[in-house]
Amino acid sequence: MDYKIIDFQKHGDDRGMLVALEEEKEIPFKIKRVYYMYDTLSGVRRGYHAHKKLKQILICIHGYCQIHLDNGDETIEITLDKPYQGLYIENNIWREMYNFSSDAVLMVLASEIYDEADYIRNYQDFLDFIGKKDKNE
Ligand code: T46
Repeated sequence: MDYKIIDFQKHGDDRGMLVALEEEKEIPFKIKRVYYMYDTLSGVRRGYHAHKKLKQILICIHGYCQIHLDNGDETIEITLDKPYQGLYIENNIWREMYNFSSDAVLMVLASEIYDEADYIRNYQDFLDFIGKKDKNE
């Protein structure tokens, strides 16, 4: 599965903590876009798509949430609950985000600007796009 948990360097001193992220250093691509989710309602599950080209790093900078990843062969559940930890997700991976704490802020650094044409929002289309058969067939 093409994902990676990255522990960013923490610059701490007696005033508290600071994390610095630079493109093509801590972040393995040029950052073209930043967006974030907050006030996610209890029980909400969102995402339900893959990207043809986009690579991203998800950082839960406050609270916690969980991420479901699926590459057509295997699935994995990841908990994001540390502001110094990033989840790098390659393209062609189905993702769903769920179990958001009420105070969760999920920030995403993206390699591309927003382009609806890059989304695959139907699971069967995703499997077709990556040339895989449905696991349940
Ligand atoms: C992803 C996961 C982790 C924009 O106008 N610009 C943007 O850059 C984004 C990301 C969204 N939007 C609009 C499009 C929709 O009307 O914001 C609304 C919510 O977006 P969406 O339903 O795509 O949100 P999620 O949570 O399903 O997915 C988002 C990202 O879209 C996606 O790339 O990987 O977070």
